Amino acid sequence: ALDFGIQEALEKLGVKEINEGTSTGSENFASGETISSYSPVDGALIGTVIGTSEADYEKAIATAGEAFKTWRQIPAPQRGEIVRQFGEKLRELKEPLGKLVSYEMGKSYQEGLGEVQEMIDICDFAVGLSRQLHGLTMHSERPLHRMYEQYHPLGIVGIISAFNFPVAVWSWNTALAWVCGDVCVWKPSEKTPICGIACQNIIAEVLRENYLPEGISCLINGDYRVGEFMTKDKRIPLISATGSIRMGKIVAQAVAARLGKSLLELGGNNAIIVTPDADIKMTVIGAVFGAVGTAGQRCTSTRRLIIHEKIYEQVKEALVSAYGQLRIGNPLDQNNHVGPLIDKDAVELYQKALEKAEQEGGKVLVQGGVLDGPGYESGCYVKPAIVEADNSFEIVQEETFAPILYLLKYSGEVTNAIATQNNVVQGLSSAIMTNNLREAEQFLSAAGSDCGIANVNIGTSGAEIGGAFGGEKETGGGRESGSDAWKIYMRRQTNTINYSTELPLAQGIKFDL
Ligand code: UN1
Repeated sequence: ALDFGIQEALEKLGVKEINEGTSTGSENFASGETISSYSPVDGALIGTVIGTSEADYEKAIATAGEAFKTWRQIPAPQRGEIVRQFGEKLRELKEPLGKLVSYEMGKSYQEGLGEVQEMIDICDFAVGLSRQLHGLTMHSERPLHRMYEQYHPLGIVGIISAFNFPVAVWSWNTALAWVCGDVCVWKPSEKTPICGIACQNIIAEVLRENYLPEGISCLINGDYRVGEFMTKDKRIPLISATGSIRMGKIVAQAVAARLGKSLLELGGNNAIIVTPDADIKMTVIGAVFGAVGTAGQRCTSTRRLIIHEKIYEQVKEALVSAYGQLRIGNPLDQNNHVGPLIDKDAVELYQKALEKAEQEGGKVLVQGGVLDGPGYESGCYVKPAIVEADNSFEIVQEETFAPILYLLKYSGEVTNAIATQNNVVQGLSSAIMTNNLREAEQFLSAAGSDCGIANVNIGTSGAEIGGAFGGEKETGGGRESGSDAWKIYMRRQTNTINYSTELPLAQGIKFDL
């Protein structure tokens, strides 16, 4: 019962009914546990992926290690050319891939297309970067000496990604890692394995067309046990992991135990501060998109609004009326604003969070609930809810991956709102709505927001790829995509060259023989 052109999209993306879930490029193999992917949109089976066994994993890593020996010797701008071709293929396949993202993950088709656009954008960024992997030159303290630094490829980069951005987060990592000269092994979320198959098919074709060896892009599939093959593996110098704080702590410890590097992009508890000088119309649009977009399943989703008492009632009323306009339903139908949650476990967490918020004294302003009846057969559709709460509630301190928005009130100076906004363990994204320059600058100052992302008159989600993406505290500290985030995918080497006929020692040390 597939409609909205899903069957056609799957064909264009080379997805089969049963897919081998381990791939080194053109070679696909499988002998692990089977994962079936059901759509949260209509509950239908999309396809099956046979997971990665330990033997499959060994084969993939050995192939990746061999490929690295070739790939690291190819000049970076030529590696950039491969990423350029990958970006071209993504442009051609934007619609089917966006559709698959929407169907397997449940986000709206527009957001699915937006996610593929992020992939295209990071490819363009990486192509330019391939000629700009710059190091510095230094002045040596010794005569006729030269010092400089260069960046070399690291080796195999292990990528563990989450269901909510099933394709873009992989490409943020791979597009940069590939121009940096690394090879990549990717374990997509076991909730969105078909997106993984589709992406691997696309890059495999580019690599094949360029007669490049197997192993530059590898795919593995499975749950945390397959992830563990990578986190414990000394042959993988960098693990980039996106997901919950709980998962991140386990990954970080396993990687640190072998002194590997990890790049962590974990939970957020993102707030928008709304000051008396805010533009209310912009605030409402930003807050509603931030809270209900992707059904509240972005790490950048708006979870808290910290509103000044002077405008509290006005903002509250505007929000409640905006929520009344929301259409919930099939995300491939462009008339709908809000699609389903990823699965029934997520629905249960959403329900428990709402119960807990009420138990802790929260007042429900917009009632939540699970939808049933025609169009909602998958059991994954829920109503976006708004709860008046206090920042000290345990449930407000947690990231619930669902469309629940907490309204918090502040009085007095903006510094009070900033203190509330910072008073959570997470530190990903934050925003202030104000036309008051002093408030905006205080929010952005060293004493302001403690998050990796701090916006003025923009919501908390929807970051552009040109900036470094990630956050502080229990968000994990990692930075992906733009700015100089590429540096983590390379090893820095400091080189000192003596072109004199003497061997003077640094720090003026005398050592006469
Ligand atoms: C995520 O939720 O894991 O800033 C990534 C945003 C998107 C990326 C979110 N560009 O909302």
